[in-house]
Amino acid sequence: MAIDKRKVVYQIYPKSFKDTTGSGTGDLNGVTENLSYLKELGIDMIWLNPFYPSPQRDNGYDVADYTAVNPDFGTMADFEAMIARGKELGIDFMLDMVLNHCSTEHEWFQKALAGDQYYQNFFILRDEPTDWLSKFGGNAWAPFGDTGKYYLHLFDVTQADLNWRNPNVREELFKVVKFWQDKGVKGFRFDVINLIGKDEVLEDCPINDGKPAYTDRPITHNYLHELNQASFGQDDSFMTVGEMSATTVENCILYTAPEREELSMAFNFHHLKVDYQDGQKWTIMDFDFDALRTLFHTWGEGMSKGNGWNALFYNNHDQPRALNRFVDVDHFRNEGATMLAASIHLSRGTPYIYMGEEIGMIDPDFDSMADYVDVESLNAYQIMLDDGKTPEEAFAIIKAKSRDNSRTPMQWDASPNAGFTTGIPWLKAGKSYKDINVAKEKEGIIFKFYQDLIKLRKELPIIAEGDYQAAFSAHDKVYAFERFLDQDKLLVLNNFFTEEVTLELPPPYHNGQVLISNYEVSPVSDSLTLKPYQTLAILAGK
Ligand code: TEU
Repeated sequence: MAIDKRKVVYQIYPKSFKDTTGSGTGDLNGVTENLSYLKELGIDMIWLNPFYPSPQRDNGYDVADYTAVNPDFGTMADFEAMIARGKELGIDFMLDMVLNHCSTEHEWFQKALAGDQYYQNFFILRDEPTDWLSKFGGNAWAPFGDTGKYYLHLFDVTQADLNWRNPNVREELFKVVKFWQDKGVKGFRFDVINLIGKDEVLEDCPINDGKPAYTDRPITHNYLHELNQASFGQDDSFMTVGEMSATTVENCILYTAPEREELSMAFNFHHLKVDYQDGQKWTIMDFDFDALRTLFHTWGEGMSKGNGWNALFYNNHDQPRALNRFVDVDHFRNEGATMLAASIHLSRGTPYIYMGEEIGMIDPDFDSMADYVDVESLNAYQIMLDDGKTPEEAFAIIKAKSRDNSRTPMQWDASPNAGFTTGIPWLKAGKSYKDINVAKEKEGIIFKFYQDLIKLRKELPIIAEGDYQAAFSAHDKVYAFERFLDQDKLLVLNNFFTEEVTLELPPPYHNGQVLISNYEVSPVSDSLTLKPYQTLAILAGK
């Protein structure tokens, strides 16, 4: 079944959104209190990162209890009040389901460790490790107590992969999904869901850290169909998104084409690796515009032709802020932020806004390693030192690449800790908060532009529903695409550089109507000049 394509999702990292108790950690009441702000922005659904009981080794992606609220974030009553307030305002919730792995503190793992065979079969235990690498560094296998066996952990050593081949595991996980569905949520984001299908026999795989051995295995599609049928698949208003690690267009069509009854849409990350030197995250490189534009076109056209559906985004809780990666943020923050926004909000797929993006938040500009807390960053720093980098070199890379870049407190106002907490924040606020904060930016250019983009998607079916086709497909500065619906045509031009660019327009747009731009524009004729980071969308004349 097809989803409502007019909707826009806003992602909240609850730990960093708003602290109402002075504990230094954000909470669910902090979300509830600020729903009216998000209503004003115009979004339809909120994706909340995990708020379940967890030792917080990986900030909640190490779940110790799937059907409860971590007391640091509030109570189940707070959760219910948040959902209820959302309903009043017309805002639904999408919860993060971390079903590939659970915390080693989860009772399933604890029982397994204590010798319970029923629960041992919940995990992936082998006599011999394979050569696969953990995504957080080191080998992906760790000794399972003193049994002589090893358990698989594709992420941190405290995040044990679950054995989806075991039907009892699937049944337990489907119950978790149903539990939250019954509480009134209307969406799920499934963490690294394309990694759940492991083969019966696991083998060494020297390519790409072992990824091909466990990524997008065909059985994953069966599991997702089963999950769909056991839970949300019966509810027309549901919206689900799978986080797909190192995936392909072909698989994402299968994951998301409505007739397959798997998921509504998929996140992929290829476009966020265009500033990775030789594909390696812990490096520093200017982004490769050709690669970015080509990836957008490949995915846009591929998913459009295959009837798949993309989740569109530049920012999330795992990524440094896009403004620091893709634009000259020191000179063109407003222009860059609005251009990036239009380049996905006018494209084909469901746009996601990560908290703070709508006010143009930037990386925190921390001065020392002591400011970072993320497990991935701390591991990577150590590995870089072990590999012979100097502390200065390693720090420069962490500063550019750390996931903490996006996890700093939401910048509400110019008061201490950016108005996020009256206590000591679990992660320091970014240095920019006195200049960049909601109080100031709500009347500013970026917030207003996001409001306009969200409105346009609701008003114009061509934006929500239209097909996607590359335009000016080899241009070295402009990322451009067309959208088509029935007789209508829309052209979207995005200058990704500080230099002006002149373009000859295709005839249908010569007397077109400018829908939106981040600069004042005169009526369109047969050619036009794009200013630095200018975005411009033109509806063809009829
Ligand atoms: O992230 C999945 C993932 O593949 C990460 O490796 C991510 O791309 C990487 O951290 C970027 O450097 C998901 C969650 O979004 C992340 O927060 C969790 O840590 C991870 O799964 C494990 O649950």
